[in-house]
Amino acid sequence: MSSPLVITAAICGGELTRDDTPHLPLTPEELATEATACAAAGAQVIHLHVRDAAGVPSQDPAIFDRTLRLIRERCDALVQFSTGGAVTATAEERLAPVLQVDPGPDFVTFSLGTMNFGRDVFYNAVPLMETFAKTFLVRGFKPEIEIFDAGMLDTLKRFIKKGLITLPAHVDFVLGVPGGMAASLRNLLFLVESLPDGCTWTVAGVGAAQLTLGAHGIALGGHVRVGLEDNIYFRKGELSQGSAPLVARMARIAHELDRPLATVQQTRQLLHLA
Ligand code: KMH
Ligand code: ZN
Repeated sequence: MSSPLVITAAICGGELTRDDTPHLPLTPEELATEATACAAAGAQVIHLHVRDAAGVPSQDPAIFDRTLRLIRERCDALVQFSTGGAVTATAEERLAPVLQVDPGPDFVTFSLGTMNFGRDVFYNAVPLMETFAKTFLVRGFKPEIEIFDAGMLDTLKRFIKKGLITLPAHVDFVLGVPGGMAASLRNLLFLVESLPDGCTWTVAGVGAAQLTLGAHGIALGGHVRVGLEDNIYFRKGELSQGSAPLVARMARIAHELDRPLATVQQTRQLLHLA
């Protein structure tokens, strides 16, 4: 039997609206319900963004706190706070939940570079990243490193050298954002082969590549992220009824490829959180 698989469910994101899909969870209650469905379908990690009462992307610590508590009441999944937020969020806003929510999440995301993000700019200049890295070290959060482009892996290596990120790191290759690296198997293989020794990885394909790169990721021995944040369709022309069907499909593929689903305890070890 091959090594256990971790499935991350990215259930909301910072860009989508109900105009894109009516299945998008927005309130803490809806997010917790969706997280619970994803955990039941096989996800061990919930990648969390939250929205305000109007459904607008928010980094309000109180909303993160409420949503985290509801998820923990209802299901046994690890919760990962987004520190990427939405492109409109300031650095202070993005860090606020990490500093203020107590007890905090199991871990956090950490994006390693500025990039075009669709028609917007996702701003992550070096001073911002240094502040984020130092905050995570001081607060004891192991970040999952979000890699959208090849140069970000070189930044990872520089941050490791400076002691700002500790080994072994777990990275998430998010491929297919317009402005980042394309969602191809060739790119995924290049990135995996370029990882520092001992690092582990997840792949998140954007759009239709969520299915194909997810299947490749499982076959290659990596981990996989699925969910509405990256892809709203179950198949061409058919909206997914939330993120849980996308998780369930990955769990089925994993079963066929002889990858057992990790337990939550195994997930802590596999992602270097234990
Ligand atoms: N919403 C994107 C601009 C993360 O969650 O850490 C950034 C993002 C990354 O989603
Ligand atoms: Zn995100």
